[in-house]
Amino acid sequence: MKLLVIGCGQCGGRIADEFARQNIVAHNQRGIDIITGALAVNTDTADLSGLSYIKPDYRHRILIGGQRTRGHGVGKVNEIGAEIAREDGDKVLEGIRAVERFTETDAFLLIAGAAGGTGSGSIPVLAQQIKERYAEKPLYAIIVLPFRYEEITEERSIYNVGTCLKSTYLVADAVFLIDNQRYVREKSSISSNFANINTRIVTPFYNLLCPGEETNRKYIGARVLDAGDILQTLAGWVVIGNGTASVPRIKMFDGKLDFRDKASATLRGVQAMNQAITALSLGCKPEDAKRALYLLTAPPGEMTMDMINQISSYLKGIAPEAIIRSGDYPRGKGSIDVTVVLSELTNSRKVMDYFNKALRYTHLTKKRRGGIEYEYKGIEGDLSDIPSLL
Ligand SMILES: Nc1nc2c(ncn2[C@@H]2O[C@H](COP(=O)(O)OP(=O)(O)OP(=O)(O)O)[C@@H](O)[C@H]2O)c(=O)[nH]1
Ligand SMILES: [Mg+2]
Repeated sequence: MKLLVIGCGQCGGRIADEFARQNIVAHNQRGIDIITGALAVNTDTADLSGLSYIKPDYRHRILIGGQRTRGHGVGKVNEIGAEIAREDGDKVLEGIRAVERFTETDAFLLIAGAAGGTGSGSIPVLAQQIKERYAEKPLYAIIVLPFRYEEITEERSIYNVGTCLKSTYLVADAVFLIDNQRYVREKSSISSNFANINTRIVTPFYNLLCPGEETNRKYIGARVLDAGDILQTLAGWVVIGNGTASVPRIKMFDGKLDFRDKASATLRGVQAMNQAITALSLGCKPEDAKRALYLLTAPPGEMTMDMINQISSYLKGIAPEAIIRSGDYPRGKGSIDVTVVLSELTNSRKVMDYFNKALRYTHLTKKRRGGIEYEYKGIEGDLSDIPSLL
């Protein structure tokens, strides 16, 4: 499956850049492509200049609102980001039209950090414009949620997250939720944290996209995970994660595995699945998923029916309501990898928390601005009170 990736704002642009980097790896090491193109859209010239892998021409690095912001961003006001996207969205559509291999695109993937201004505001608007123009192609979004410290120190960021989540959910076919806080390494610098987080965000996508593009017969699995499986799985709120178990070098007895080693080899699949669930991009309850998908990537000799059965029952056990799709990819040497997607999640506590906090912010600012009595209705207040960016 091939995506056309469009990063909005600095966070989105950097993650799109990481997609472009990992595509080079797929191309050089596996002879396949997992994206048809990567574009970055921003109101900030410096952010666009900081990218490394997205082509540097104006069709790939698209400056919007240049006259209005003089290339300096929108300072976290996502309504301005939305307004500029409405005015300058044509530039993005032109960029898409110029993608050479556009016809091979299976779906769009738009990416933004929800707490900022440009990405947060422009992602729902651009999604809407792209959907209107290319109604036949699915459109997915990755929304990156802020670190805990940002939520505490910047009241406005919660409001941005609430409005961005609501508006994007209304137009996208599915929204991947990624919680920055889950990936933090407390002792690393911010920039190395970002580089590391972005790699970890993109890696499970890389894993999922490769098998369907594989052309070498040696690496074609018994059940290939192709675009159809992925498209059928993605709906509503989605989380993604991956886990790895290393394969130790085992002594053979007469060319056969010792029975204890055989048993632990089978368990390694569940171990990797367990790790993938622990490493999901947002804390959630797997039992809330209506659809799920997993991919097992392992050296051909390691992949057994037993292992697949165990992984499937494990996932069914924790996500009993979900329709589960799966695939295997016989590739690699020293490790067993499981990539998992939980989709159509209902009751995401984290999302509801953001909506409630955004509502509270909306009511408070109305009260502050108008000086009128405005009774806050409590956390169950109507979601229609959260402004839409569309
Ligand atoms: N994972 C990840 N998060 C990032 C990255 N860069 C910024 N963020 C997060 O994104 C949010 C801020 O959004 P930005 O993308 O910087 O803002 P912007 O869209 O450029 O908007 P303005 O700068 O306000 O015009 C914060 O929550 C950051 O923690 C990144 O490279 N990776
Ligand atoms: Mg910026």
